[in-house]
Amino acid sequence: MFIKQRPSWAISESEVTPESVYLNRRKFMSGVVASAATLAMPGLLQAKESSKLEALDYRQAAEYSTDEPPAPYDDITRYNNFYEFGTDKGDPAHHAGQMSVDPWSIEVEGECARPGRYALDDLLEPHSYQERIYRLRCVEAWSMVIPWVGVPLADVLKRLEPTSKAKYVYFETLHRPEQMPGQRSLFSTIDWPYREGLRMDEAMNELSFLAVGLYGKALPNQNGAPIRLVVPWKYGFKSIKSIVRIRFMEEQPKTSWEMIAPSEYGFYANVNPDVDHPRWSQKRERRLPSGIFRPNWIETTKFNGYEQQVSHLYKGMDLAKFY
Ligand SMILES: Nc1nc2c(c(=O)[nH]1)N[C@H]1C(S)=C(S)[C@@H](COP(=O)(O)O)O[C@H]1N2
Ligand SMILES: [Mo]
Repeated sequence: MFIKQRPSWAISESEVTPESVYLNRRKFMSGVVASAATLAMPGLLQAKESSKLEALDYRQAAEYSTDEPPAPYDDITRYNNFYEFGTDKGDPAHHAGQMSVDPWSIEVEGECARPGRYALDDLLEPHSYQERIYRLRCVEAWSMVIPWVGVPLADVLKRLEPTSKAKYVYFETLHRPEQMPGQRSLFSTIDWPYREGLRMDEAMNELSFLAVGLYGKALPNQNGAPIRLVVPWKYGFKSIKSIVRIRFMEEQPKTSWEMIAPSEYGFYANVNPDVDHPRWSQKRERRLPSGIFRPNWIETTKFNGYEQQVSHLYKGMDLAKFY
């Protein structure tokens, strides 16, 4: 994940007002169809238009949400990392439409009382959706505010009844080369499928979230449809997309970026301005949308600003060693 200096003018400065439209909606008609749904998306040839994505029922979880304005829908859905579809930021929006996400099932295995293959709807059925507006900080030093819709990860995991041996939980992304051009690439550095994992107490933290939507509608494929992890105090690569496998484990799992470059990307990957990436500083981040006249560099904060909710998880740990 080299910092690709994408020219800053390539990111829409977009003062178009989806966020204000959106904020009004939040204020006055909570839980109804997102207005952002009507946005035109001329650039997207293959991805489903947002107006065709299912509208979700949800309640606001204001206590878990930032007041910072969410990035416009266009930025969230056109500037992505999803290497299964290519390494350029625009590749996922262009190619992820090829991925079929219905039907979808998740294989649950390992240290739990309820292993098995679950249809996505069965896994989600007992839970009601919340909206959480989280900061997402990529290890490449850009960030966005994103209004996710989904369920707390802990609620889903508890129903699967992890045993006392379950110290970690591991996730895998879909491996389907015929629909994922990045998986067919001979130059890919990733040993597919994309893998991630959390320590059990991290997974059970109130902030860990399984997103199925954004801006009130089903997730567009490029953002990890139909279900992806969101761990807002960690670098974005922990937030694995399009999940097909959940495994409860006794040992710490091997994760994709750690496998590629263990000296650069650790298992923990907590956002930390005091621990630089070997090739660049982590002290600041470019908050998107940004532009040539408004680069919008801001200070990076420890645990991405979620220190109060998560710092207890790392008490006594040397965060420079466990990066
Ligand atoms: N399967 C998979 N999940 C992934 C990635 C990926 O390449 N493949 N990229 C990660 C990275 S580096 C980031 S920053 C976030 C980006 O999420 P977004 O595109 O929804 O903003 O997804 C993460 N999840
Ligand atoms: Mo990232």
